[in-house]
Amino acid sequence: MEKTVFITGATSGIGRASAEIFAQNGYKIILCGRRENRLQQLKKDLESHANVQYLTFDVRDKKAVFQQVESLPEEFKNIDILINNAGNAHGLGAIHEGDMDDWDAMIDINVKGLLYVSKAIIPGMVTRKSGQIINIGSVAGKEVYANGNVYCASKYAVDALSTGMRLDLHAHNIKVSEINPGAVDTEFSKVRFKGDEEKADKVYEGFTPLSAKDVAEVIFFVATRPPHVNIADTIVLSTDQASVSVINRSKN
Ligand code: NDP
Ligand code: 8X3
Repeated sequence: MEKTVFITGATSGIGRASAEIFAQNGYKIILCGRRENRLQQLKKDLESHANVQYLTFDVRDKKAVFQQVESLPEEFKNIDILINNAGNAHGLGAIHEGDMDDWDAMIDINVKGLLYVSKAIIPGMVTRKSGQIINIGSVAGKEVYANGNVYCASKYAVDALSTGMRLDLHAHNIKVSEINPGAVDTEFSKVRFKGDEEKADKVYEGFTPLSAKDVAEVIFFVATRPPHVNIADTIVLSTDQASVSVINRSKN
């Protein structure tokens, strides 16, 4: 029987590329995001390969998270793999100049949103004594960079939660994996800089960043190990990136 994968943040970037790979491999897919037109289109695009459902909700909306997960048709209810991917950075600046709405967005989406979705899905995995949670952290959850303060804090929280989940869930035969990418060329920087394309493009200037597909391939690899193997934690960097803030930009 094909496995069911639940992907948050499937309308763009890493989430979308993951949906494509899992669909090509015949998984049942649950796409999640706020932009319904994109979810509809992606469902159409993937349906020739896979059985696809989508749920439109904001991960910050606790009630909506539970209602939407509850609304899944019977054949999609037993979620085998949860990919907690939805998230973004909002703003980049010194701590004393930070915008508190941006702080709220990052903590509410990247940390609390991940928790709400997990809480809606993990109990079913515990009952079935099977499942895998793949949290998308970041190299920014392993090393802090200047002006990254609250985004980094939110990803450090994902790192701590991934370990915490693994400690609590391994006895229930649930794998918890964390994948921590470096710079990936997605809509991430466009969101961080509030639609300023020039600033966003500068982030990826002079080097070859990861693509969303590069990360999705790692996610798929992690999800397809034998039952006794869990890739608990991994950092994925572009060859031009040595650490969170050391990037060889000599390709200008
Ligand atoms: P994108 O901006 O391309 O995608 C972000 C996804 O998250 C979108 O599908 C968006 O959907 C969804 N999302 C954002 N906010 C919400 C919300 N409130 N409720 C529901 N869904 C939401 O960025 P990436 O693909 O790069 O980011 C995916 C993950 O990877 C994030 O957790 C990010 O922190 C992490 N990451 C990214 C890196 C990078 O350099 N790009 C590096 C390391 C980690 P919609 O707007 O439709 O709701
Ligand atoms: C995204 C990577 O370094 O741009 O998590 O913050 S970084």
